[in-house]
Amino acid sequence: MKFDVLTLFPEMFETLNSSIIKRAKEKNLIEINLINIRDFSKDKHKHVDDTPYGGGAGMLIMPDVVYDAYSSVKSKNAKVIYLSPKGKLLNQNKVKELAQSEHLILLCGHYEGIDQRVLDEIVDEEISIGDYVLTGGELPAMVLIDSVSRYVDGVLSEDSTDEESFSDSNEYLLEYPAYTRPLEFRGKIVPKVLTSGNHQEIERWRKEQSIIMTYKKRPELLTKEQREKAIKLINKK
Ligand code: 4GN
Repeated sequence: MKFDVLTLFPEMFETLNSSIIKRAKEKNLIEINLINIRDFSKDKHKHVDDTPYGGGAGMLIMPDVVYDAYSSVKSKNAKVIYLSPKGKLLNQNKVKELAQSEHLILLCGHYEGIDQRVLDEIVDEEISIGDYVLTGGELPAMVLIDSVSRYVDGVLSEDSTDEESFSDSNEYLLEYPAYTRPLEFRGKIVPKVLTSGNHQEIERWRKEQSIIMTYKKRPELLTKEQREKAIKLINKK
């Protein structure tokens, strides 16, 4: 899977040189190319932005500069994504869908944004990572790269994407609580069932905890039936 990132701040992406994403790059499972939009400036002072027609605060990135940066990486099957607070909210289903693409081009805006004409010309999807405003699209682009890369074959250990919160197999329940050594921590003891060795009982307990946890933290994720089940489980205790 190839990610081409069009940005004015490529150095921000050095944070993707750690842990699982670093290993995925080393194993050539994913490729992340950083394209500095400034390299496509039309003048000797390397300007990329100008004041908005009609007036108003701030600067806008000029369309021709962005278009040329895009042209340097475009491919037949590429999908161009613009990270913006106006976009459709990213969720785990969208992450899975994007992971099916071979080539994603991520466009990161800065300042007050980008001239609308080049957005209309090249952008396939506008995506937001949440209802808040950031200084640039770089952090959202990194969130997208990280979340999508987890679904690329070989990036994670085999079974770790299908059991987790928000995956299809558990119908959008949150994950059950997990425990490791020591057996006792500040007077709190690991739930007895987990040290029982009874795998059927453990699986049952985990499913119950998932539904209870989801009811308490994110009840809106549950169907009416699941909420009723959660209430029964809580009252049983
Ligand atoms: C994306 C971009 C928030 C998001 C952004 C988001 C940069 N802020 N919620 N800021 O995913 C004007 C130009 C704001 C680009 C944009």
